Amino acid sequence: MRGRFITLEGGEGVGKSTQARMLAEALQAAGHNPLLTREPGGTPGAEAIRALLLDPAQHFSPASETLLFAAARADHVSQAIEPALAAGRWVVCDRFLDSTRAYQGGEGGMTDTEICTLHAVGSRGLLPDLTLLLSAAPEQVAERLAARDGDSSDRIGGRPADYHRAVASRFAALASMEPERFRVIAATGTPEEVHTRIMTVVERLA
Ligand code: T5A
Repeated sequence: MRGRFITLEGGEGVGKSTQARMLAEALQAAGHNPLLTREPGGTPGAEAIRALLLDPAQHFSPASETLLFAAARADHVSQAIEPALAAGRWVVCDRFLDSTRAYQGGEGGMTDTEICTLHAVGSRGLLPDLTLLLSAAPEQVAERLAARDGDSSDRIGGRPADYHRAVASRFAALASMEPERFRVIAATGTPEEVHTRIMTVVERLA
């Protein structure tokens, strides 16, 4: 039986990696032998593209940035995600297509149709069974990121606050356009409290 594909999405520092790890541990304990992976990245080729994409010294046009994310994803889907799902493993992925729709769409310079067309070509249009959109107040996330990163940020994370506000509204719009696939999770409280909210939703998939 094919495995289930779960993605975690949301803005910078909202707790996706923390929650992806906790979810994978819970799925491991439940016997689903999960693959925990991330984007951009997840395979050697896609990790090499990640290094380019996040390097503050690089300057990409909106189209080349979007093509690089799509190329990294195509490699990740064909070499890691699809084989795991076909083998019956559950896949937990920290960011996926919806990040490209939110970050490179709209003010990012590309239309949603262009991004989804590239996804159809590169990754055969693979969509998650469930997308968890983590949501928290910007001030709270800013405190977490300041505590973790100080003043350092990558090429995309370092973009202005208006850009990140637009990203947050595009994520919210995607969630309301596809209510069957998305669940919005309040990312406030302790990591354990957020994890409990996530497990309530994920248990319905089993
Ligand atoms: N990008 C990515 C695109 O533009 N297009 C795309 O298609 C894709 C796939 C890299 C960048 O690439 C862009 C988006 C990004 O700018 P990334 O590496 O996933 O993507 O970058 P971030 O989202 O910035 O990842 P972070 O690791 O910074 O954020 P997370 O994963 O949301 O947060 P996490 O779990 O690391 O937590 C951040 C801090 O908060 C603490 C953690 O311990 C950590 O220190 N924390 C909490 N503290 C208090 N309470 C809680 N509940 C907490 N949960 C976590």
